Amino acid sequence: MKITGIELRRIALPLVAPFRTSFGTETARDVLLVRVVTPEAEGWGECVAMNRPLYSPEYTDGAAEAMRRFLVPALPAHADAQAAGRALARFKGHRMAKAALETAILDAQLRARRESLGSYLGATRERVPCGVSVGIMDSVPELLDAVEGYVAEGYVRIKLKIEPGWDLEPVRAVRERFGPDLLLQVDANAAYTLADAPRLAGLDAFGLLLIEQPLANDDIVQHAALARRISTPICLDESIESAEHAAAAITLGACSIINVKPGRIGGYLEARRVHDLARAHGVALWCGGMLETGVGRAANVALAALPGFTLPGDTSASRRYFATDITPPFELRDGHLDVPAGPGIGVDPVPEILDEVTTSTEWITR
Ligand code: OSB
Ligand code: MG
Repeated sequence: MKITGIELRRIALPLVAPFRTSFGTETARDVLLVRVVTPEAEGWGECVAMNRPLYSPEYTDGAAEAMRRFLVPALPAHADAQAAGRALARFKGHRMAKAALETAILDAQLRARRESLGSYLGATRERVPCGVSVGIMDSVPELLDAVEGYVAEGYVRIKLKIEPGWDLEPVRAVRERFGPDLLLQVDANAAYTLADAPRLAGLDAFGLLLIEQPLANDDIVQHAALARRISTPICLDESIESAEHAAAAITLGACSIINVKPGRIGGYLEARRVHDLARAHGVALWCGGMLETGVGRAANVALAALPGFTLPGDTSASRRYFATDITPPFELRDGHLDVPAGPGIGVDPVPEILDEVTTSTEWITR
């Protein structure tokens, strides 16, 4: 496939409500979109980097710089997604930037041959059950109201963001209010250390599905030690940046569940490798999120339809994030989102909406 040109487009989208995690508060998304133009079709990719390096070392300006300076010039004039991935592999890190480029190329390639991303990846379902990630709030009553709203909308699983000082109390309150049948999990975004093991063991009483990334990004060994001291299953997010990391974490007993975010691990092809590896080891998977627009969400929903994704993902409806999404909105029906069936990622940005939220565009010809 000939790559004629690549457009980097920055957009700004306010979130419907501030989203607070242990690493910071987001009030808007500053998103870098990639559009790949080929003679046969165009393809889209969304870079999930946030605008500050708080979740991982990547950030939006850095991803744009890596793309324009190193990644895009390294792409062969003719490439499919596999070849593009190989050409980018010599550059260390920058996985979110690589993932966005590779996804845009994969989208163009699949659109050209009229195959959906779900079909290409090996999806076995037409719709996926959805959870929702609930930020840290100023008070427990405010949290209970938020959770009540999401449960009423039909979300089948609730994830509470936690940090030291906002953990046992909110979890106890949600468990008491919504009962033992609510699928409930927590995400610490690396806010604890192994010295907090006794406090984290206090969560064992609440029947949580999992605790996500309690310790630092590079603490895989410490996660294994923690796993021996608490009964809540450990799920890794930030620590897993590749299939090799997944293999190491599984071998060490650092996690029994993995949150797969294609951007974090360098793309959907690598996500499929993690899927196959985890499935062979009986490690459960779910698809995470990075507050994506409809472009990123479409691809995530396709991935979440693979058979190894046995837990509900953070693939929430468009309205959980944005008043107006850049694609036709993803809507929750009976707690599920439909997997797009059209070619490629199966959705397109609405041109007028896209233009309205665009803050800059940059065209890189080849
Ligand atoms: O840790 O899963 C996370 C959002 C941004 C960065 C990191 C995380 C999150 C979420 C929200 O939890 C997931 C979503 O709904 O997109
Ligand atoms: Mg997480």
